Amino acid sequence: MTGASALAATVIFTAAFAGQALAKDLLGQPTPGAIDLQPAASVLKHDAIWFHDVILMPIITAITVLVAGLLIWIVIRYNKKSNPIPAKFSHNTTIEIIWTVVPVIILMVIAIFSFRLLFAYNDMPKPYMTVKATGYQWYWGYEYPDQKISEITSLPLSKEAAEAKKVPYLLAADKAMVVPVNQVVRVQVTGADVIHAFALPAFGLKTDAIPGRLNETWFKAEKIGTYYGQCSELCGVEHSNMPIEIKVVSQTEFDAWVQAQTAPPVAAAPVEAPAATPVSAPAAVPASVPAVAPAAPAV
Ligand SMILES: [Cu+2]
Repeated sequence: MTGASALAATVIFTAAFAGQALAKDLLGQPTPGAIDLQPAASVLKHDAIWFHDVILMPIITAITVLVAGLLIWIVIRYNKKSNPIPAKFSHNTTIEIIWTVVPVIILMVIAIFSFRLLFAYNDMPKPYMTVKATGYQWYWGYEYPDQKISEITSLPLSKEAAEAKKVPYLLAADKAMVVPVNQVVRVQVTGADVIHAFALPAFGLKTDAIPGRLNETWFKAEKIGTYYGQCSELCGVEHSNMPIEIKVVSQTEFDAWVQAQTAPPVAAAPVEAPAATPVSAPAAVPASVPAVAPAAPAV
């Protein structure tokens, strides 16, 4: 690519990027044709976007421009025609020190801001409530220990059902995780079978759901609305069918939702008496205990 066409490509790309940035991105879900990060709806995501836009992108751009410029300069200035007799030296101490020290400084600058963000994820403010999210092959379960709500199964919607409800297919679920706005929600994440990952871009969440391990993350939703994410760890054939839907509602609506979940069902069928012979669960016998030996045969 010549210098002129490289410059033209850069201008076109920048213009497309700026045009996209000006277009209104959807909140809580991806925007068709968009290339930037999803808009933030929680403090951690604001921090992550700042780290990306203010620290990473300028560094990446500067390095790319410098390396591309050097390449173009070398191609033009030192080709066989312009430079028929090449120089014979192979070392330059000054330049070697520069290209060792400068990358170290760049990495240190990135590390400072990167660790700051990592610590922000770790320093969870006092949570208002906890939701335990369990990844299954292939759906999510949400349990509310504080509100004494046992696990709610959140299944993907079929294409027809999603279209009928006018919600994004493979992002919307039949039942959402419901949380109040402006409250710190602790999410405990685990997996029941294989490794999944609980991820929601608008809140900057991405936490592995590992069987036998309880991971923790948090968010504080800033706006009422519906936010979508997906399982972000390849977990099997239906990996793409594990939508994550978080519905952020007002405190009053949340309290009403909790009541509806915990209230006994109205006009329930009369409770039948338990069966006379309850099915007993097989007693757990430690492997070390020998099975009862059969009675000695009568002589
Ligand atoms: Cu998964």
